[in-house]
Amino acid sequence: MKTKKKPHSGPANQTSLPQPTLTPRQAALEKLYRFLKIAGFIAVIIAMVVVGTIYSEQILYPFGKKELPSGKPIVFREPKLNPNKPPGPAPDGMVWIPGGEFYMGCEAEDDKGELAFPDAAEIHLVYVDGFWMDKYEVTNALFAKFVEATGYVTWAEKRPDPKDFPHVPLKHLDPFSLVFKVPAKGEKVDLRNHRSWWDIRYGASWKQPEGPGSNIKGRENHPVVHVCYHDAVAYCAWAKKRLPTEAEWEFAARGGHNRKLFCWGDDLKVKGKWLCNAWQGKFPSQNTKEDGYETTAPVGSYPHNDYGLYDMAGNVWEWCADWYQPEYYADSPERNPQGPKIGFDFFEPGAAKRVQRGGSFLCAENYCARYVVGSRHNGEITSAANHVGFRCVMDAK
Ligand SMILES: [Ca+2]
Ligand SMILES: [Ca+2]
Repeated sequence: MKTKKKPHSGPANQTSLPQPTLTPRQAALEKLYRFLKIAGFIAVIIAMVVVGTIYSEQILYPFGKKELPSGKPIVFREPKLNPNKPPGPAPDGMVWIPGGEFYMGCEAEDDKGELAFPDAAEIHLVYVDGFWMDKYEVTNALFAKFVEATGYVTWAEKRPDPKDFPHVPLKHLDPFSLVFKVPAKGEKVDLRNHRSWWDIRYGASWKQPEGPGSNIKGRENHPVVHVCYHDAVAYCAWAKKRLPTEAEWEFAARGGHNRKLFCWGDDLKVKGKWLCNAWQGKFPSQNTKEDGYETTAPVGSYPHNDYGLYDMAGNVWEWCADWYQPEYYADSPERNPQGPKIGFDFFEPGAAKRVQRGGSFLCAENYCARYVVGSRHNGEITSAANHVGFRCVMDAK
């Protein structure tokens, strides 16, 4: 007996089901929905591109990137140097510094990835006019001529003003200057406390660099020391010269080389040799004198830079004309900067300070290291020490 075949209830039959007919309103809404879906997708893509562009730095550097004081972007290019054509014959002992553009400052990092010299950031393009500059630091012999001609007495040779030392008994206010001393054997030295190696030496002056009993005999060709800013300015006036601005000093020290770490290149030692008088060994207790000198060296003991200048790194610090402010580079002028209007250092807010540059025989890899050409330092304008001197510049006539 044949059974009646049941009608097939599978999908084939479903396709044959009549589709619901959309009303014109429903069809329009359906179209709109599809359009919005596509438009939304495109909008999300555009938004991702825009947000990615704006916040790419945060996306690429989720833990932050080094922020410079002004936040200005730096786009480096080849700085334009002026033609090296001296305007006439060189004054005695001076060389022509042609001037032009250079990148001023230093953003070298320390072992922890932080700025090694925060006051030397940020690197910025500067232009300086050409000028004459002393080849050497001013020597004892030259300073002696100045003193002989003028009868000048340096600040270190004069009794300090009691107003400047209100907490010091009058009987102790004798002329003095600061002299480096090696800490006693076994003394635990905190590198943040410079009193461990600076001795207030009564009677120390340019004529007696280590105090009573010392003299400069045989050191005529060494840089003069124990001269404060005022002493340097007085010498310059007598010599009909002036102190360099900080920008002039750095332009000259770089010798025409763009963005190098040192006056001579990027390596501290060249062919295993030191090219400046600094400190080797662990400062302040161990000085191996690998560069040949424990304290000052005769000027010109090391090779000159490519502008013919000697000892722009090390030997003695060199006073500059500018007042010192650690954040000056954030908004200093681009052409012939003259320094801020006043000196202010938040570490010593009461001290009037001018810039010093180049480092000294006391700069070591573990302390100071300011033979780095773009690094900065400062000094109170009436203070002197046995590692600070100067050199002069002269305008083109
Ligand atoms: Ca040395
Ligand atoms: Ca020097």
